[in-house]
Amino acid sequence: MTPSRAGQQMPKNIVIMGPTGSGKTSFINIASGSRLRVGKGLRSTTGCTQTSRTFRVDGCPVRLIDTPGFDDSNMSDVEILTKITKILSSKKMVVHGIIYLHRITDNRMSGTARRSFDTFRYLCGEALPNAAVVLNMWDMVSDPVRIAREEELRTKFYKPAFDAGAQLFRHVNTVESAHRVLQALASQDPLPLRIQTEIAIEGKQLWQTTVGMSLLQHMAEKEQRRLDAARDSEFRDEKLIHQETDYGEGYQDVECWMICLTKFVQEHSRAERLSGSSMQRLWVQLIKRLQELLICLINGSRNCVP
Ligand SMILES: Nc1nc2c(ncn2[C@@H]2O[C@H](COP(=O)(O)OP(=O)(O)OP(=O)(O)O)[C@@H](O)[C@H]2O)c(=O)[nH]1
Ligand SMILES: [Mg+2]
Repeated sequence: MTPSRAGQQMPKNIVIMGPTGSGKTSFINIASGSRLRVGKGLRSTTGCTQTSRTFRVDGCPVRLIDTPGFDDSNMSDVEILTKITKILSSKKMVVHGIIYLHRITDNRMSGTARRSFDTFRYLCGEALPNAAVVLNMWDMVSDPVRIAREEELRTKFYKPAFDAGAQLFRHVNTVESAHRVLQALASQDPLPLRIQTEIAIEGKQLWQTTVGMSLLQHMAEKEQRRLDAARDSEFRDEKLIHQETDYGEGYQDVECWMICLTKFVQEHSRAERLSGSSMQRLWVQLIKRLQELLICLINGSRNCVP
């Protein structure tokens, strides 16, 4: 239990994550009796983090935190991550549990689905024993199919999380099945998420955290492919080719990272609606990081990119 100063029990916070359309808001509504907006069409619905009404599970007050889907169709990955990180790293946020929703109807683990799950794992880090992977939408596939898929998810795709202590649940769209998950999570002591430690204690910027770096890595890989395509094109800038020759093959790596870091900071500051001195501080840190990258380049090292 988490007592407040007045001796009243504080609600336990449980965060709901997962790909867009995986049923996060529906889970929250059914578990808490809230009436948050659920998606009807193909577009992502929950654009900001939002909180359910406080309700009781086994007599204990609980609050669920809804998050935008990792592959939201209206926002970039950086903006989504910024929004999720902002609520998780706020000073008063003690997280008792984290739920990752997965539709059992999905017949493939796409690259995007894997990245969503990696994002979740990196956000949690050492708090994975307080996490649950919840499989939903059982009403939409036949028994043999869902059993085979559940087994593959358990032993293959989500194995790293289960090995680290996460639990697996089925949610069959009833209050009881939602509360079973919440009972298991709310009965545990809270553990700080890795993102909370990295930002609040270690004072890192989002792009320096484990999850931020993994996103940057992904952006850099995409950017590398774009640059490769551009190099192959007849419109490729002559000057750039010349510079690449001068700096050696590490040049493109650094170029990618510089482009991606700049983009990351631009999108992050837009999502945070930063202005004035906070914005200036962010740019000063970015310029410092870019200088470090250039020093790496001059020293011919390819391993010191972030
Ligand atoms: N058949 C079935 N449909 C479900 C279930 N859970 C959610 N849905 C439907 O799935 C769709 C998406 O649900 P949402 O709760 O809006 O999903 P979300 O993860 O919050 O989506 P975003 O806010 O866009 O990230 C809606 O049409 C829901 O009615 C379920 O267990 N079974
Ligand atoms: Mg939603």
